[in-house]
Amino acid sequence: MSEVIATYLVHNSSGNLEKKAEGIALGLTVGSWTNLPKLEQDQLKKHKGRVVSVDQVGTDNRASHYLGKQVKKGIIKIAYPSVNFSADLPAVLTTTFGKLSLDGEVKLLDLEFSSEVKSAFPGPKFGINGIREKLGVFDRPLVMSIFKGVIGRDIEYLKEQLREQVLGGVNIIKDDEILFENQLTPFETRITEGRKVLDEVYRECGHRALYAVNLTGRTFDLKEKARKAVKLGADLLLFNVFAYGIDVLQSLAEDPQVSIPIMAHPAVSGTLTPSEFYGFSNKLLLGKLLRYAGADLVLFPSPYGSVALEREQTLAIATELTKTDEQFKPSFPVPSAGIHPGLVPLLINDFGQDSVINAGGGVHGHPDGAIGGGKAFQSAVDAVLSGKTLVEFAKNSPELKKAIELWGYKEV
Ligand code: 1AE
Repeated sequence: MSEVIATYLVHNSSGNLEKKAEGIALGLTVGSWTNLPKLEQDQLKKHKGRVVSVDQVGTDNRASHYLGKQVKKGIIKIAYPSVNFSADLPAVLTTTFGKLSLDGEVKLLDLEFSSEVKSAFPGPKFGINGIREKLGVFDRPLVMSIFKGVIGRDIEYLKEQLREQVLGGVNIIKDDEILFENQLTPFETRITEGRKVLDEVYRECGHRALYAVNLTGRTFDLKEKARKAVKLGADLLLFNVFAYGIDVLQSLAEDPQVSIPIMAHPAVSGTLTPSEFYGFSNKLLLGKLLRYAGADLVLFPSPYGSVALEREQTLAIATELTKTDEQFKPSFPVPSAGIHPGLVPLLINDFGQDSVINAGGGVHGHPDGAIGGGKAFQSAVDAVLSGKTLVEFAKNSPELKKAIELWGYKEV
């Protein structure tokens, strides 16, 4: 049967989890049930939500204290027949977590899509291998850096910063997510001038890097703008998906004319995920749903930097992005925020070679500038891949030595 199964963490004060589960299953589908005449029950049966399982997790004193009442935790699974909704994320989310998200004591942990519903999603166009092929880099984690301090600066400043980052040997450079349409560095100029810088450096030293331009503006203008970006020679699109909605990402990813990879930024997702009581799990929102909707790369806070997520949560996001799936290519996990070269052993240990190490301040804040920062990151990757400690490797890498002196390091 075609359906979507939702897994919820509930904090229940009534003590009867089965009743709570049945209430959700009915409330989000056919409404009241037992009072209906038999004929109507038969007619509505195929639309009725089905309680798949109810598992008591136990009493949580901390949660009870926080919520101001004695609560029991439970994991509830409910199946929603797909005959109730169209096969799009807005309909799926409204069915499974629409009004229920307002409850404040229910968290949506997961959604399992039957193959029929899943086939309505595009998945990444390029995925990990497609991006590796663009770069010709197959056997190591990629390194990405971020433009920093570019608001109020002109295109010459951006070009110089781009050039330095590429010369440092990073594989991808992304716009800062807070750089929008502006007169000094308009979207189209960033693409065309950025292209020239990348080609120039490639001619000079044979290093190929990709530039992710921030796709911004009003929702209904995005498709045309993305198509224009492709025509102008853009490599990659950065997209603040949670400021718009995941379905907008899906529409971009589905467009054959948007024939370049899309990088999803987690900005604004912090309004939806951090509570242990309500909202979405990070694994679902930043992992499964972004992959299904077509993100080729997904940024998320690493466990180690400035806006850290719990390690278990970041590993679960990465697993959702990369696990074997017959239908979808894997998306690149990009653990981010506050990353410096001294964290590279931890990042590779956690996320493996098929990940992107991403840093802004950790590149630009290097004593030798962005060139030194990029080199320090690549040396840190070399150190890990060759089985050496950072300290050992730094004897032959002045850039790495300066980085670990400045920021410290953690070996695994
Ligand atoms: C989680 C997103 C990280 C990001 O976009 C960003 O700009 C990070 O900057 P740094 O590395 O913390 O300076």
